[in-house]
Amino acid sequence: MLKIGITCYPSLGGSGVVATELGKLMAERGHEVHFITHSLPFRLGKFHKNIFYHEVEVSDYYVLKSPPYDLTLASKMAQVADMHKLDVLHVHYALPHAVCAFLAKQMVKHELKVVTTLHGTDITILAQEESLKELIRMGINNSDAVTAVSQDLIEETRKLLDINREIDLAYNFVDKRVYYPRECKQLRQEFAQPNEKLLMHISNFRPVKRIMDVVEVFSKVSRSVPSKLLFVGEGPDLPKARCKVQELGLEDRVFFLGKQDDVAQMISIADLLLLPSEKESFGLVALEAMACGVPTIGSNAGGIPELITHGETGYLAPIGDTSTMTRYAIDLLKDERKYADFREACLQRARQVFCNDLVAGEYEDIYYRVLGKT
Ligand code: GMT
Repeated sequence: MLKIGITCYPSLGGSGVVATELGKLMAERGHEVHFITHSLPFRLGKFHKNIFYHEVEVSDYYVLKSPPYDLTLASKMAQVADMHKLDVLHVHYALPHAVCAFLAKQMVKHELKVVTTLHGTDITILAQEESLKELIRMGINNSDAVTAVSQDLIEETRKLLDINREIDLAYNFVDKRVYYPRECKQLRQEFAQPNEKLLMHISNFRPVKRIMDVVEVFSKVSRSVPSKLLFVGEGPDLPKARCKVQELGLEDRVFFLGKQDDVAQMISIADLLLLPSEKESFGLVALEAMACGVPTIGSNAGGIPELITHGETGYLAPIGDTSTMTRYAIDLLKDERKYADFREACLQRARQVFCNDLVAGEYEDIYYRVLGKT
């Protein structure tokens, strides 16, 4: 049995979801898991006897220009590691977490191993900033193991940071007990008539998600396939998308649902997921859709092609090529037999490649490896 500390951004994004779900799986596997975060991870759910939560409380003393979150986190990591004799501290998202873990490691009284998981924008955006680059490189180089969520991200990390050390590939995963095709006839009826198809986009609506492309693809698809579009989530580009929907006169066919708790249920009512991102190191939502039997039409950016098999579990097109995306969407929605094959391929691939047990086992092996217990 291991004692594992986990730090992540607990309240947003796929990295927080993956970190929390991984912690829950480790607890189920008999390990003791300590979350060290600024607030309760939103996917933590019900009480589990092997899971503990330690809140990072930041001083707001007036002399300090901004609350020193990073330093307080490092100090809390060291405190929890000492008090509970943690074996491993697994941090998700390089900045500031890998750097805080490095500091914590200097403070603890026993040997603490650090595993850092890179999720995407910590490298593709933040490591491009000169003011942060060296810090991120230092955090990565001083971790006992580093993992990345796609081969593409491994390559980007090597290229951008000129890093030669070993980086393990550990794909994101979904819990098959949560993500499976749900029976949601009633919910579907709220949005679509029996003859209509449902397209969906779920994200944080940041520019990188290219949600205008989502509207454009839908606008063209809806000209030849009776359909509706559901937007789930919220973020900076939401107002722009609303305006475009109005401009195109699609208000009665596009629904903005805001943030939703039960993603598995929501995705299960969709026929297609649209993910035309500019950059996506993995694209967790497309995996969640795949596990619910919903194919994705997306861009061939970043790690998306490692997740979606073009022509089997979805279709990929160049970034911004909404005409090709539209053609693929119409092709799939109009061909019942092909759609059924794609659906089955989605379910198989999610279970075989991105299953919770498999990926949790891979992370466990990494923990034992850094502890010299293999
Ligand atoms: O920066 C973001 O978009 C959020 C970030 C996160 O913390 O969730 O997303 C990244 O990590 C996810 C989980 O590993 C991946 O599924 C996303 O592809 C990745 N985002 C980008 O690469 C843009």
